[in-house]
Amino acid sequence: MHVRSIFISDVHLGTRGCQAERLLDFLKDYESENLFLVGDIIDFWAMNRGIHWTPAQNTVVQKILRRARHGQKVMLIPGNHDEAMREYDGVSFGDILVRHEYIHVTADGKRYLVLHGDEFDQVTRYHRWLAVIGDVGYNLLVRLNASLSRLRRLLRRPGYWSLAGYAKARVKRAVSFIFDFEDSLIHAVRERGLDGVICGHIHSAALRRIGDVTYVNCGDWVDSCTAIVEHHDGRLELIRAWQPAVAAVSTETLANAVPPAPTPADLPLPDIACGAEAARL
Ligand SMILES: [Mn+2]
Repeated sequence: MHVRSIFISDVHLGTRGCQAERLLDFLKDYESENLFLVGDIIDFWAMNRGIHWTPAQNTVVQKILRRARHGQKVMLIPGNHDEAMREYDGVSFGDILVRHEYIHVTADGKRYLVLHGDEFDQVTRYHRWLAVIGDVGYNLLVRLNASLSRLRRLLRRPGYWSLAGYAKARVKRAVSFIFDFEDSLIHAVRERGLDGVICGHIHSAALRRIGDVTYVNCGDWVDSCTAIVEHHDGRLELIRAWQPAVAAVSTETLANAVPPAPTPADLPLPDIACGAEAARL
């Protein structure tokens, strides 16, 4: 299928979670005039701790470079996990232009602010140390919790620690985290007199109208495998590339797989951004 523009974010190349094969399938299906890489494409944070780089991830990079070489407009808008690139605002690398943010005009004349969005996330903006600790410490915390409850059983401690209660509290926090993020972006876009925003960062794909502005989030290629496309008439569409092609899926990808979200997604699914976990985005 040929579209005017493709927007993808939060690919997290260099990590185990990156679903590079699915992204390759998606790129095979969609050709475009413009390709916007809306941040956290290469995960330099995670690569400081250990690199997980697969042949498929290599192919992703090659396919993107190839598109740029063949005359497609490819723009990289750095996120917080590839923030080193932010120093190169306005610089072209080969055929890829780096911009901190960009105003994209759709075919029907609507003006969208394109940016990663982490500067609107209160956790990563004001508590960078917390974000970094959260990133490293979250897995540790989960493991610690498991050991603690094993220890409790071993010591025959009365009472129990409620996983359900813990999870519920976290989901509630996650919902308000997502709403706060969306609210501040919508506010900023309205102040600037634009028609909408296209962002990433919170790993929660969305495409909806809120009053007079349109809020669009590309989602991610770690869990949800989502992208935004602009058709030739300017219409935006949210693509969920997750397909349960069981025969072609290895056991490892099945274990990592997350079922597709219900389609009339009025509410973002708080499946990723939870408390300390939100700090990892
Ligand atoms: Mn991010």
